[in-house]
Formats: sequence, structure tokens, C-alpha cells
Amino acid sequence: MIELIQFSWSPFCIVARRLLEFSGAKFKTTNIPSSDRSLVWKLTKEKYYAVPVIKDGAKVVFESGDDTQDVAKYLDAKLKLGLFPPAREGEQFLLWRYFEHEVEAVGFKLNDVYFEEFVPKADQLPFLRHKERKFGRGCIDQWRAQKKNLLGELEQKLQPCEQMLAHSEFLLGERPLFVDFNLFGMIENFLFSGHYALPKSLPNLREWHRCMKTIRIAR
Ligand SMILES: N[C@@H](CCC(=O)N[C@@H](CS)C(=O)NCC(=O)O)C(=O)O
Repeated sequence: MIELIQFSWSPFCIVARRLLEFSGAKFKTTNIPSSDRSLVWKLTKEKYYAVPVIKDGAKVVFESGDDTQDVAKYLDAKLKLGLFPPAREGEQFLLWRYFEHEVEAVGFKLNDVYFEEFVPKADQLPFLRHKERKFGRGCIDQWRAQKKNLLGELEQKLQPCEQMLAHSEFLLGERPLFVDFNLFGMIENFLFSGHYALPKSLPNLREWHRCMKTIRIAR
């Protein structure tokens, strides 16, 4: 059975998890503490410490680069999802980079403001230290203070998606492709704390999001 090694609020893990649910395949999730990567380190033969990682029998899959989609492409091929049609590869590449950089960069800050509510107590110190080493001392307090502006920024960054979804049910047409799942993961990370909703000014995106939550492949 396919195993997803994850922690539940990670935007990239949410993408992999939703793909697995979409496929209807049996899979199991193994949650690791964000502060202890020893399982991932061991599985990847000391090559990787991030999540998600997929273990499928003897095969272990993880990202080979910053903007790759090795995990999603492995699941797509294995589970025959058809989410990476060659004719749309260029467009999808441009979009997933925008989602994983521009959208994720604002969404995770808004979620992290509430980290004490979803990161287990024992992991809170390493979580905070990890963030502060990357973004500077007091970064989470700053994001908390900037919440209104960050929400405005996110709304603006999602505007092009709203525009696309005014003309088709999914981002690139009448069936979902990988980028729909990718954007879904970034948005679910933003929503993870339970303190936010998608802005009312993005009705098409809200409708798409409702659909992406439960959509299953038609076999
Ligand atoms: N581009 C990678 C990014 C994965 C990633 O950054 N994962 C985060 C969790 S959201 C992580 O484990 N980062 C390493 C760390 O926190 O030390 C992907 O799409 O999977």
C-alpha cells in the first residue's frame, strides 16, 4: 500500500494527500513531528529531510529539485490520473511555480500566526526556531500584526485564479489537472487553522474550492 509521510498542515503534503484521495486508491499516512525528520532521512538514504515523501513498496519518492513535481508525477503515472497532459505541461509549470511561491508565501504566514493551536506543544520551540532562523526574530508576531495586509495580499494573488474560473469549471478547462490540486494544497494550508475563509470577493474560487475538497476520479 502507498504510504504518505507527512505532517498534516504542510501545503505540499496536502497536495499529495488530495491526489491520493482523488485516485480512490488505498493509502496510509504516517505523521512525523515537524521537528524530527529521522524517518524521512532514513527512508531516503540520507538524501532528503523535507515532506512529503511517498513509500510504495521498495520505492521511495521525493522531490529532486525546488520546482519539480516528482511525487505528484509518480502518483499520476502509478494511479493513471491523467493530470499532466503533455500539451499543458508548460502552462502547468508556470502556474505551479506561481502557486508554490507567490500564493504559498502569504498563505503559510497567515496560518502560522496560529501555530500554537495546531503544532503539538513539544514541537513548538523547534517550530518557532525554524521560522525565526529563516525569517528573523519575532517573525510570527510580525505576521500576526500584519494579518489584515497579508489577507489583502492573498486576495490579490488569488484574483487571476478567480478570473480563470469565471470561464471554466477548473483552472485549465472542464476537468481538473495537477495545478488544481496544487492550488488546493496552498489554499488548504492557509485555511488549516480554521480561522479564515476564502474572501467573498472570489465567488468562483470558493465554488471551485468546495468542489476540489471531495472530487474523485471517474473510472
Ligand atoms: N518543493 C517541495 C517542498 C517541500 C517542503 O518545503 N516541505 C516542507 C514542509 S511544508 C519541509 O519539510 N521543509 C523542510 C524543513 O522544514 O526543514 C515539495 O513540493 O514537496
